[in-house]
Amino acid sequence: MVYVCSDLHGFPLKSFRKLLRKAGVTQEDTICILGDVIDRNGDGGVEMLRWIVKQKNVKMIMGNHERMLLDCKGVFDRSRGLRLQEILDLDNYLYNGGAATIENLEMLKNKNPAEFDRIVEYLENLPYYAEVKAGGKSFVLVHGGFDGFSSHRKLSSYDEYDLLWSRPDINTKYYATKTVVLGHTPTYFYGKDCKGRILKTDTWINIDTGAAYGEAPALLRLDDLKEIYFNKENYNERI
Ligand SMILES: [Mn+2]
Repeated sequence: MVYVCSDLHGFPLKSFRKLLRKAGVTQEDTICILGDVIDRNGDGGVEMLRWIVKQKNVKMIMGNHERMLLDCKGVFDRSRGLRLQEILDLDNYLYNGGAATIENLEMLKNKNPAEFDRIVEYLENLPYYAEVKAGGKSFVLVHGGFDGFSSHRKLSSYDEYDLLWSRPDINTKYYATKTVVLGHTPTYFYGKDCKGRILKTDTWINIDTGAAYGEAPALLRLDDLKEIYFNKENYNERI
């Protein structure tokens, strides 16, 4: 079976694995994480990244936060100064909650440079979208959405910004024959009733339950669209 989740934003690995156990996820299943594993909380998602790169059944898609980190990765290179554009990118990244991620990656680089290099290489090779089939249905997975959408456009014709920073309106319609699954915009953006919950529309499903801002991530099983939430009674264990 195929499970998706998104926007972990520094959610603790231990708690995330608890959610996987609750869902009954096994090594035979695939887990797709739709970007924004890093930044904003805890260790900035570095422990989670270290785990993800070692899991054969976990796939990740590029989020705008991973893109921001990669755009200023020169900060880890002590052999040269930063170019002006890198300084501006770093400023923007720190504004978006990147400090803990930089600090923890820096520590990892000092302790285990090979593992650091492997993580950066993994992130650099992340796809910007993926198409999957589950339960006899087709899905397109993407971090933000599709700015400038037309059902006739090839997926490869969208640029980074269209895919990573898009925020679909509640009335946005995508494909008739496949469902888009996305994150990036916490669902409470669409109304208080959606807070902490997965939001399903006719043509897209938003699975960003708002872990960036104190909620917990959730899993969606694509085969039957079952939603699995982090137990509220375990909520205090997330810190
Ligand atoms: Mn995002």
